[in-house]
Amino acid sequence: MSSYNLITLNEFISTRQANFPYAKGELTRLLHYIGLAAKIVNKKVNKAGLVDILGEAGNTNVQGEDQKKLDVFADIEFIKALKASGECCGIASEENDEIITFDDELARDGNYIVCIDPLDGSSNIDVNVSIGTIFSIYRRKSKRGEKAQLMDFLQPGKDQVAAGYIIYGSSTMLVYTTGNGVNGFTLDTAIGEFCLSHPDIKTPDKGKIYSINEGNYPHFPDGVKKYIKYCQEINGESNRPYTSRYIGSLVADFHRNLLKGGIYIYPETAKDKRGKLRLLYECNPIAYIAEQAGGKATDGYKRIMEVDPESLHQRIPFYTGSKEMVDTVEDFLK
Ligand code: P6P
Repeated sequence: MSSYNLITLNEFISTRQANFPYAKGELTRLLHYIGLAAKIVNKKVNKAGLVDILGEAGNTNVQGEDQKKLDVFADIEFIKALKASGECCGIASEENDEIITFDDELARDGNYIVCIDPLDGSSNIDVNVSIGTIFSIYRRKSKRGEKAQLMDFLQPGKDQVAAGYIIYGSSTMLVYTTGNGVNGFTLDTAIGEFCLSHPDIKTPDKGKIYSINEGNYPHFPDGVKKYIKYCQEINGESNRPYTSRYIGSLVADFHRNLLKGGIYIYPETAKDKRGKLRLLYECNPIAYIAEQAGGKATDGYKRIMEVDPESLHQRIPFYTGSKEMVDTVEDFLK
């Protein structure tokens, strides 16, 4: 494909994107600024290995700048970018206990709020494992022009207008949906653009990969224990049992399973009665992507996107991926 056939993220949204229910310009600007922050974070993540040049978090680097932990750095960059977009009036971030509301008039006039995990899996950075940013976009419910309120953020996942993730891996990709399917864009660092590389992603109805932290096996619900044994049995179709793949980075595990087929499970455990993953900025956005790609996302019993949130950082058990695989583990849980 010649370079002139490349479709950039901005082109895609403003031309190819099927009719976004609201003014395309608003979404274009929001996703453009998310893409911008992603490029800035990507640069920093890629250099994370050069700690002696950058300096350890909490120290100052060779330029005498305070070295921030990468997830704090990412949080600041995405907040700055979303504020600059002029479309976002508030943010719920994994890195901040309370909602972040913007006081300036332009941002207060924004129609959208964003829930974000700026850098999920950041403990994997110093061992060079892929990490990700996860975001979820809603229309505000509070009056335009006023400060964003908590009710703007406690909306069920089915009301998301857009959701996506950035995976900082062997290449950096932005994957998103606005309810018209899922599209993936790979960052071409030579031109600094996210270019369409995975149009209309559909996840296989079933796969052979199951992703779960089997170290918690003793604390799993019986249905999950039975499902793991089922995956390990020599099953009818072939004598090769399923494959266990678990990176310990949600975006990386989910993205691989999305493309190849598979299931990601983080159930309740003894330590985390409600599971470990957060509803607002991890499970809902990933669930939206999973469903739009033909997959499924539940808490083992109920569709994740039907859950009415009670608090910003609430956790929920999470089962997501290929539809038939989620159906099967749910049968074991019944
Ligand atoms: P565990 C990373 O901390 C994270 O939030 C997800 O990215 C990842 O899937 C999960 O937690 C890993 O948790 O308990 O298996 O180490």
